Amino acid sequence: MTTPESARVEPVDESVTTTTVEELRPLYRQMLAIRRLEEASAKAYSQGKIGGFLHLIIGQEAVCVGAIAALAADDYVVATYREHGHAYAKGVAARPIMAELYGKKTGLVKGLGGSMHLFDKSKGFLGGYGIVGGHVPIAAGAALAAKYRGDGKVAMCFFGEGASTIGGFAEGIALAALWKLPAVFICENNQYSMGTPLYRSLAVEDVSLRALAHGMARDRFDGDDVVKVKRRIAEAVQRARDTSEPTLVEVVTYRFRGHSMSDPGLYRTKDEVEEWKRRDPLTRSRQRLIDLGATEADVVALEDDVKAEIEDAVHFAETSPAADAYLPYVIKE
Ligand SMILES: Cc1ncc(C[n+]2csc(CCOP(=O)(O)OP(=O)(O)O)c2C)c(N)n1
Repeated sequence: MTTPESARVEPVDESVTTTTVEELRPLYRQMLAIRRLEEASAKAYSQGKIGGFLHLIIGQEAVCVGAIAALAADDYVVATYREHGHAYAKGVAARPIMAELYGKKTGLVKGLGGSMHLFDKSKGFLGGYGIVGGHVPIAAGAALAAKYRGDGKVAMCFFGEGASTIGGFAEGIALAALWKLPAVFICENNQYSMGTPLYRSLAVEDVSLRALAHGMARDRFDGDDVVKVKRRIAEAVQRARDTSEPTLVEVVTYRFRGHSMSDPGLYRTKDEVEEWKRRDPLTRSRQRLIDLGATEADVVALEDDVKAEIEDAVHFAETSPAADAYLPYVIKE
């Protein structure tokens, strides 16, 4: 049997996108802040100061930062349990994120949600969800609300390649295509669902091809160059805004650490991890900034500023009061 046309994996485009220091600097700053925030949370977790689950995107930062940079401030973002970076990129400050991870009263959702349930309506950040793929219809619903109201907003949904085998994913993109909803579905393909490599979970490894079944626009590219992510996702955002049509985008990326803090990642080789670390989006962006004319002193000043921001967030979380336990929580506008 020959491989059907639709099951061929397209080569990933590795070209570098033209940019300027002015455009790249804030993107690099956001990626660095997310990495430092997550490193600090990993440290606090191993000291027993953070409980529950903790899933980090270290290595994948260029995807959420580039993609969310293509949105307007009042657009919607819906994400998974690996969402600290997405919340930060959508405008949530480091302090309430860190305090939420610590389970403190000053946390983003009063310390009652924890790592997997960040949520900030005022920033259009509609969560943080722990059920794999279950949030895809929620994003379609946000896009439907935007279309119904005619407010021009776009809903952007992030999920892993493992979620693309889940019913909620199939239902969410089917309705978005049928009803022509202004949504951008972004598969952050980090190549593992917990410890399962994608070739053991997907019959067709190119997730973006699922769009074909729905007559939906699609795109697929590597996610190490934050500016490329921003440009390519901007095309999908434009399509959603101008013609109210959804797009399925697959961004190929890699997480440097385990699935969660309790995963030592023994299912992949050190060589494989090292190979991907050589493509680290942060190292790449830092070097690009210098190549584009930023001075070393400029970049170090930015890095010192990020360090101070995250140290402040940790101090804030550590010195905040614990969440109120067992109180019935009334959601107010
Ligand atoms: C419906 C459901 N099934 C199983 C799980 C357990 N689980 C949590 S994360 C995960 C892997 C998901 O992988 P992927 O969608 O590729 O996202 P990644 O974690 O790689 O970002 C699984 C199976 C869950 N949370 N929800």
